[in-house]
Amino acid sequence: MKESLYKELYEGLLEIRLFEQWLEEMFRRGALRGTTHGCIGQELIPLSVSRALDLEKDFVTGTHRSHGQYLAFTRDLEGLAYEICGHPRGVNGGNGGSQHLCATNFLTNGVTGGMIPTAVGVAFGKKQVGEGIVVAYLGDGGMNEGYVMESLNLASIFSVPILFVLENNQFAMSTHFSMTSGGAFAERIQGMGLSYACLSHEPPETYVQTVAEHIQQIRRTRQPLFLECHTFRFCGHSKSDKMSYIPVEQRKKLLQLDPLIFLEKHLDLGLCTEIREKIQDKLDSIAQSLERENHA
Ligand SMILES: Cc1ncc(C[n+]2csc(CCOP(=O)(O)OP(=O)(O)O)c2C)c(N)n1
Repeated sequence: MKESLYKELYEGLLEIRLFEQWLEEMFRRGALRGTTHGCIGQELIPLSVSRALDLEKDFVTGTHRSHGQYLAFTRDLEGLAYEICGHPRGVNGGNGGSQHLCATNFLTNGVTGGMIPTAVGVAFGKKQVGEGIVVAYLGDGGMNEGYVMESLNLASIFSVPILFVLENNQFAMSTHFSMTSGGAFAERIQGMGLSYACLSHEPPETYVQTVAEHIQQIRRTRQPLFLECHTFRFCGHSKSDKMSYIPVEQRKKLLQLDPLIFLEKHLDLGLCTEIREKIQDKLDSIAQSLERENHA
């Protein structure tokens, strides 16, 4: 039972991780220009959320850092890869790119916390219809945007079925949240009359089970809930950020918390290799087809 869950999470987590590394490689090769925002290290959050969602009835809004959120929900590796590479086979015909993904029941943009008002509006619709819930991701930097605070307040007073997922990696670009945020997020959220829960670096099975319970609670009660996920990102804010604002020793310590390492320790090495090769093959063949078609 535990093993099949670990295998499922490993496949999902590795797909996101290898995808982000593939993008880095595409930049190195000059096949991609500009920048992008990776989510290496944070993958377990959207994976835990998405496995409790209904693709048809629920709705997800992402952030500027949405590759993992999108892949965990849609599993549309090709659509995302081609999209970011500006190819017509991309989910939005290559016009949206990394930060403007629009798919069935999934929307995002590049404005910090910018999807939160939309998410609350969609959740208000879900309330009227009586089925489906909304998941809205945001980062700690988004917590200090006025429209985010207004939207959280509206979610509370309208009592809409929404799960806010705060991916708190402690930094907005290179600024630690203690320099920009007064008081604890928990108190701010609870002060608005919203239910608050928190997850840190629990083992994967506890993580997914807790998230599933929160989502079931929202389905049952049709009330909003705010989930703060303490996390650590192993890549910088964007492509050129080398994370010099976090001491190397601290980074090394945090790397030990990587859920991928945990899963690899608990799974058969042969199985891990097989899964890795399968995903890598898919990514390699996308790179080859881009090259053939002169997109690389
Ligand atoms: C309204 C707005 N202000 C500033 C920016 C520039 N910006 C892009 S990402 C970012 C930091 C966001 O930090 P956080 O919300 O913690 O998310 P993380 O990048 O850590 O995932 C900023 C300030 C923006 N995109 N939108």
